[in-house]
Amino acid sequence: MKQVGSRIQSWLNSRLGFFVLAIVLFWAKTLWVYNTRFALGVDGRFQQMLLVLNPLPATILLFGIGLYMTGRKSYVSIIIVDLLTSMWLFANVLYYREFSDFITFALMKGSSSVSNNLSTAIAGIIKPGDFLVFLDVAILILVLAFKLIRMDIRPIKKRFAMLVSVFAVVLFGANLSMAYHDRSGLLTRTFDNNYIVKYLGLDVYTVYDGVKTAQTSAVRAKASASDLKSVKKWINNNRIAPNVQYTGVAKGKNVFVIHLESFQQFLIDFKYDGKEVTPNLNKIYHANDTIAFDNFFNQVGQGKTSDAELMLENSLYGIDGGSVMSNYGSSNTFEAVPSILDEDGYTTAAFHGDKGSFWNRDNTYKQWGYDYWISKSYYDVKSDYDIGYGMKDKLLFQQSAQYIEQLPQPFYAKMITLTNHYPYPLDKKNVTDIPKTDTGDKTVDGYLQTAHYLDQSVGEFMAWLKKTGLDKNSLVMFYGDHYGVSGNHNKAMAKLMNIKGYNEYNDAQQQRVPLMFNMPGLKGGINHTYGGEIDVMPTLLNLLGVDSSKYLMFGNDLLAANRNQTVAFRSGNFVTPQLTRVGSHLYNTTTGELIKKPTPAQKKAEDEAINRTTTVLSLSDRVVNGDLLRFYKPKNYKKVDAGDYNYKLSAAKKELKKAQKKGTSLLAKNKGKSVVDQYVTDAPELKKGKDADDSSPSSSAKKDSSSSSSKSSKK
Ligand code: GP9
Ligand code: MN
Repeated sequence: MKQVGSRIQSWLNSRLGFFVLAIVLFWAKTLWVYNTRFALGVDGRFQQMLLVLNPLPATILLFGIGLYMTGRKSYVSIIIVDLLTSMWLFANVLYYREFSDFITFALMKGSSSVSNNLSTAIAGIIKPGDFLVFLDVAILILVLAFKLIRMDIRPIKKRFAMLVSVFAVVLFGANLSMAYHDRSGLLTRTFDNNYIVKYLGLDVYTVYDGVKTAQTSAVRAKASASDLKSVKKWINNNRIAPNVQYTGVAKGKNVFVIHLESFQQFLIDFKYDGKEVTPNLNKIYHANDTIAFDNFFNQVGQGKTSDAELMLENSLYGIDGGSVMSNYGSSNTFEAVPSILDEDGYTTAAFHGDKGSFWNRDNTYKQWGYDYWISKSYYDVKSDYDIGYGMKDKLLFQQSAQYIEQLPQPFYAKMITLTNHYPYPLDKKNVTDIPKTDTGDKTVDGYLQTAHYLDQSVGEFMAWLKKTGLDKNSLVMFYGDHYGVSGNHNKAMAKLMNIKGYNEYNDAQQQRVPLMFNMPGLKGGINHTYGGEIDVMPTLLNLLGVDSSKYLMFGNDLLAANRNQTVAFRSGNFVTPQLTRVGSHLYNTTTGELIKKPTPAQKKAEDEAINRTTTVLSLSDRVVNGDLLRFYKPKNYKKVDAGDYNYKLSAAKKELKKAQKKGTSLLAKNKGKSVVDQYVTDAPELKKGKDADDSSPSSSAKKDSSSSSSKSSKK
């Protein structure tokens, strides 16, 4: 035993021994931080394994620098690297406590005024235990100072140091490929900074963020006000006067924007097994006081939901790869709907059952001027409340009531649902009268069930609006953000929709998603104009009586006459009422027939549509990449200062309490008596007593969501 002890002792007295000790201590400390200071949402054994592995490559590489040094310098540099990386970890621990996200270079550069929050945050929230982050550094210094370990100043071969570096790089390669196996598109799509840390570690996240920031700032630095000229020119030449019959019909009303996750237009009026899949939404679709669109397309790219949000609230297109919200949301200047409505005295809030950091919403929404960002941490989430990406829709709506009733009116409230998300898992207790479909494609077969669930949640919410009288002074807008069944499932779609030879043309047509505006007294009807998500902002602003002509928008009012009806997709494809282009193939939009030899008129129309599509995409990219809106000052529009916003629950609670003094919220109007108890939901998770115990919702929900084999369901 003694022998083993002395062997270890003499090994620790070697340079390699000290190097390994430093790494092991740093590694253990990092894992402690991951598990106690961050909420990375590790799901399953594989992710757990990656979490354990991921601090190693960067630590070996960085600490390995010390091996290139000679004598004492080697020890000093290992300790310095240890200290610096620990300080970075420490700063992130504090930042995370406030923002549930990691520090970005964009914030540190001060290009965003969110950085103001940084110092205030850090000062107030240190806990004594946080200093344990430096424990390993202290241990290393002490063991050397008290000579418990002696410095080994014998030279080390450069080749050995290089071997260690190469090993670190290879280990990183393995880590990266395993991460991609679990989450494809991790670095190109940047879903959430939490994901990058979970899969690749904090140091890799830092490098990744640094490279991304350097790239975007280089383009931004080159851009100048004159770059806006061509953008302004195109927008001015293509602006269409909005439909005056609808101007201001919803002036001063509350606005509810109901984001229907992955909801395609074909679901409307769709029957399965003799039953309507979405009876509530069907009713709204056909109501006299609903304006609905049946040729409205999603135009999202890789940014999926975030692209939809960007288009809807900014009338800008998503970028070619990745997400604008993730890449530019923390730093760019926007002129988004919430900030515009702020001028008209609106209170603005977004609600969602996922983490606040997904798609970088926690930073982007500040730049967009959202007063409140009510995300997962605002809700009471019990073990069986979550499925897939977050809290189930029925519970999201029901638990949002407590915040909605406190919002000073008029308000603009965006409710982002998520249960109807790929791969469409639904726990048994929530499955009602729609059976799974039988296409044989697992991910498609749950789609109608989750869509049905979403429809029920919407029904419950609308009933509450009616009960509380909120419906009378609210405009409710519904939209589907993007496809639910992607082009990879054509076979299943052919079966589901009973279309023979379902092909790329059909897939393009299936990019239709709902868009509906519902308000008592609204002159409704089903409108057949061809348009897309880019057109929502001008349409909505016109209904609200806001003159939007001063804003730079790529869309136009869907209710206007003489609109150009070319719907541009991010891929460069397009749909018009006559032509559909997929890759190099041209189809007749109404018949689906492949046009091999276009007539001169068709050729001309095709060229015009190609030209328009490439122009809007490249001009919009120019605005985003160059952050050109910083050079644009619409008259009487107050630029957003992101530093004015604080999305911490405690701050929001305080602010809402203060806001009651205005006397305009539903709660204040009701003399302080809450209307939350008027919310009726049949959510099984809330059922008390024997019923609920018998079928143990928590176990079935958990089982369903974790047993799903799909990659993109993993967080
Ligand atoms: C997550 C949710 C899903 O918060 O909005 O985003 P998606 O995967 O649809 O882009
Ligand atoms: Mn989505």
